[in-house]
Amino acid sequence: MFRLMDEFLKNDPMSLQKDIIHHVEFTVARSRFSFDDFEAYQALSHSVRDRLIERWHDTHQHFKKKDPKRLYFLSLEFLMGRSLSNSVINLGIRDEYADALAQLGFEFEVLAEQEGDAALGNGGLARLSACQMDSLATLDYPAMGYGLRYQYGLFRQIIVDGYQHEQPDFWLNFGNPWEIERVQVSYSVKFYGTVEEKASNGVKYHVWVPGETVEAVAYDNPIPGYGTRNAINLRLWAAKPSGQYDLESYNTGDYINAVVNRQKAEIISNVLYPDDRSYQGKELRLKQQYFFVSASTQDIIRRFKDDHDNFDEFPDKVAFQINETQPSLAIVEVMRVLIDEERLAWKRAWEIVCKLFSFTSHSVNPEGLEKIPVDLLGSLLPRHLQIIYDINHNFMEELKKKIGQDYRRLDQMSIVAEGTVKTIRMANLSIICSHTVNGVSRLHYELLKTRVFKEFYDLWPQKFQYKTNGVTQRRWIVVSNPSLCSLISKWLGTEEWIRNVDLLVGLREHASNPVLQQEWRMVKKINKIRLAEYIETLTGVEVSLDAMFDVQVKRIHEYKRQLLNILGIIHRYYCIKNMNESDRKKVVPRVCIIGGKAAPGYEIAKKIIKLCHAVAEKVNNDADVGDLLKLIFIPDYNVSVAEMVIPGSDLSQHISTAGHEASGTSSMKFLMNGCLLLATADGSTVEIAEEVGSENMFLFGAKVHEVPQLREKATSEVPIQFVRVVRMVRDGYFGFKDYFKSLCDTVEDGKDFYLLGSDFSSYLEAQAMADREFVNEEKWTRMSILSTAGSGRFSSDRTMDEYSKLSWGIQPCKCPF
Ligand code: DL6
Repeated sequence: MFRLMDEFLKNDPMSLQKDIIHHVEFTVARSRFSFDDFEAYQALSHSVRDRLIERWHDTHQHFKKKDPKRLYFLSLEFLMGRSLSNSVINLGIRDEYADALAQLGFEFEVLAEQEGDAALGNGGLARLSACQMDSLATLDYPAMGYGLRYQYGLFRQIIVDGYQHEQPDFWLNFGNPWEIERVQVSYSVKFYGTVEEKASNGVKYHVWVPGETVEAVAYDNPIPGYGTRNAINLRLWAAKPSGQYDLESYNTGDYINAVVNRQKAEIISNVLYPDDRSYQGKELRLKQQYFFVSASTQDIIRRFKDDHDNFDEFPDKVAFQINETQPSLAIVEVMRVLIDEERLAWKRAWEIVCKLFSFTSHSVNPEGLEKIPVDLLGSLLPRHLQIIYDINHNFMEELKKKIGQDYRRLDQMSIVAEGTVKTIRMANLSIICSHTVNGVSRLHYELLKTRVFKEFYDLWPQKFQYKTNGVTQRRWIVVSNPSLCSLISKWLGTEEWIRNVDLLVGLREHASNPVLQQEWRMVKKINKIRLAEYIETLTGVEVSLDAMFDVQVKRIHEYKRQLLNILGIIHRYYCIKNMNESDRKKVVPRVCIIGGKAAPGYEIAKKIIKLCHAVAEKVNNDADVGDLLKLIFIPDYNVSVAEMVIPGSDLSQHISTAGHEASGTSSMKFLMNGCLLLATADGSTVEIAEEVGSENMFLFGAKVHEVPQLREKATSEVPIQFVRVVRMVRDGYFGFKDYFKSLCDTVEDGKDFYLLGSDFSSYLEAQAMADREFVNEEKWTRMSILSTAGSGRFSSDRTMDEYSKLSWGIQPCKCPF
């Protein structure tokens, strides 16, 4: 028998070369004497995938042998981006592959560019999940991710005449070498139907007779850790028709109906909903949620039962992480399986369930919390609705014992919300049934305690925790900024920071060293050149490398205040236009870069994109302005665009109205790359300021506690500069007067919910301060080095360690090399 730790595949350049050629010939089926870049990329990725699979099998065997407690991370969204570079770096064979390819006449970087993004998520939450998977693998945790394999990921954004248009993301059209289809791993998922009450030996139980059954087929995506043999699994489910389901149609000869029904099944995993806050197609969305939760739960219970026969041990072997409320039906599903299928008594099942789940909220807005109409849930999942009612009944009874007949509180804490449309509050369900409720930054935790889930915090303060988000330095420095990676390793004298990011603080002692400063600036320049070339290819606009590259890239949303940024740019433009020649010479040149997608139905966000283009049209073509100001909109912002934009930025903006961004994670990526932050005291920027020092950032704007008073003021003190720039847009200075009217209305005095007017002066002051510091090259570089040096706390490695210790109770389980 083959011994576990024998390395099957060799990693020297000659073996890699043979392997690539083998895949050209037999996997891609092209002649080894003639293949292009894309075919070379395909062969290369299959060769890398083989190595991933090898480690992944070994890890699987090791976990099976050791039987540790495992974490199951449930998320409806994972924004993985590209896999090739990340995989070869984590496997430690990037240089060997580059050599092998060079001998074949190919360049690694060129082939890496052939890969499309896997965009199975919308934004922050989804990319966070991807970073967390990387950290779990690197830190050797016995973990597994579960999600949905959408046929179409997040829409592609194209810009026509400055307007956003959406196109489907056919990301699987050219195959996906990073996944392994497991046709043998499939589960039936039931929907609709009726519930029958039965009895056996005097004990009542329920049988759910489904009206529809769909098959969930597993697609496995190995996630390699860095500097370890461990590779964990991200299992994504695809919906396929169930043979059983169609049988009746065939029997009655209704062949066409049977085929149509098959397509209906596949629809479940077809499309990612492109809005991270409100969802259209409620039934399909609910079907997606239950589909992935049911398949995952069956898989998890099957794995547990392979080695255990007593469900009391389940919480010792299994931890569930619920990422936002979308996977929270898993709680009800586990309860259903325990009582209806495993026939455990309710009390015993409930005790087990209460030890299994940890819930993380990523939201700050109580109004935005997910609610599912009772009628919809009852029709799609009749047994689950009964169980939810039973959980709620028991909870209400317990609560009454504690708080008495306080109907206002009882009503707020109930899972069932009464009203014209009766709904199920998924957040309440998640809190009641989870042992821990997590915030994603300290400020978010305060908001959860005092605003979003106050009633629950008062009842169970011990359940509430926070684990400030983090991002992986492997993706956001090592993959995306190789020059900075080498420079950091050189000055720290080790590459160990890639696994132990706290070591970055070692840069502090060198922050004023002129040699490091010189090298640091050189790295920034290389990245700015790359970004400037990209901008020119994309937009035809040539930008000056001496200018400050000022970037705001994220989903377009009113609370994120891209409009504040654009109004600030208009103000800058106005000032430049009204200056004399000698004053113009003192202006610090800026390249303002904005990028992000607006949800297709979000009209105001789409208008912000159009305004950005209208202003850019005017500013970029104004001879008076020249290189002093340029405005660039980067279309179709995604993970791989971020990998190029972030390292090339000097300044980045995180300017949400205080109290609206739960955490924010792009700030952390910019910080790691030595980019200075211009930010409000919102989400995790508060903690970033503590680590980096507020003197090394440009902080401005109202604090969370000031926001309510500012909103209540009948008219706020809006500066004349603000009135002027809004008037310019309103009066049609940038064209499209009628189109921008409703956008201007959103910031009218008295209606300016996100407080652009009252924050405008301090925003301009922070911007002016950034200008002053930028011309002081030495000081700016020092601040930049200190930003990277202070970014260690914002690694997802730290976040995953905190979750493991404080919520999941799991230990590393390292596969021997
Ligand atoms: O926690 C990740 C990320 C935070 O950084 C953002 O501040 C927050 O807005 C985002 N929340 C969501 C909510 N979505 N849903 N569902 O994406 O989470």
